[in-house]
Amino acid sequence: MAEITNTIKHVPSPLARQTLLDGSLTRPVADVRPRAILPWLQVVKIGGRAIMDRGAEAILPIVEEIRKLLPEHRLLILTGAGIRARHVYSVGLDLGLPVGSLAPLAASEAGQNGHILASLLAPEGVSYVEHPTIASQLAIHLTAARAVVGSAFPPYHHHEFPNSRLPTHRADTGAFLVADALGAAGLTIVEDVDGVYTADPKGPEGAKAQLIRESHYSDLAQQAATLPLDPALLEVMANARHLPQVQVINGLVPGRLTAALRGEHVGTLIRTGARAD
Ligand code: GWN
Ligand code: ATP
Repeated sequence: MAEITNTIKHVPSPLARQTLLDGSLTRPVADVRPRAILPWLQVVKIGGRAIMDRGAEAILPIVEEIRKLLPEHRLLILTGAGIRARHVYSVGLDLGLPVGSLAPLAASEAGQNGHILASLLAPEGVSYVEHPTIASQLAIHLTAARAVVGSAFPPYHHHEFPNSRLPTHRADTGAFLVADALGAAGLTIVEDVDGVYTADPKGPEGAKAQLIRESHYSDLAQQAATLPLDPALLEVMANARHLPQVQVINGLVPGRLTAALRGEHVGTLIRTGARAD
């Protein structure tokens, strides 16, 4: 029922007369834990460079492992971009393209990797699904099939933040954003190293690098000089609403993904800022 006050029409609602900019007014209404939409979903992010760029040698064993996991889990498998995105970044930067033009170029490489993986899993009923399908039709697709594959990149396009010349919100961040938004049961990030180390295990300090078995997102940036993850992921984890942790595992070791999805601690667990209540 509409009422008229000071010539402004108001629809009765708890937020009708308030500015959305005043936290003390919005908090009592908005500060509630959101519902988990797909609480049975397991999200798996497959590294573009770490796994997909290695070709058959790395991809076929992972495909076989996923195939065997299908009866146990319902999966959203998201692929990263890999080396072709690094190349397109360098060409684009050389040409002076803005970050909002580079973001979709790299994203399309993540999509290509997803198409490759989905083709290999097609005999099991797995298909590549588009970003709009992930946004609004995931439930029906995962009712028809045990798993679907998509691009891990968030579809920011020209909305990518201009805080750097390279897109800051890449595949790890995109996978976390969607897993947390859906209230998924878990997110496993599949790399080519055993987890997060105190330094890049393949870098100059590699011999001294120690595996970090467990960490909090806020400590990780200080613990390691570089990370096998997008730095923006740690910022997003601060405001997580559902996922209490993610696990980073080595997808080159057979059985690690299976163990991780069964809840075993086989890589690095990163705790997020999600509230326990
Ligand atoms: O093209 O492989 O989705 O799922 O960020 O946008 O650059 O698009 O610009 O539904 O919307 O290349 O065409 O491409 O990877 O992102 O997709 O085959 O508008 O299914 O058309 O948000 O797949 O693609 O690259 O993911 O990450 O047509 Mo692709 Mo990607 Mo397909 Mo998607 Mo982007 Mo769409 Mo999109 Mo664009
Ligand atoms: P994308 O999916 O975006 O293509 P990716 O996840 O496949 O990326 P990279 O972004 O290359 O792969 O990240 C993995 C690499 O990060 C590892 O192979 C490792 O050499 C490197 N790395 C850097 N710092 C660390 C660290 N502290 N601990 C572990 N690995 C690290």
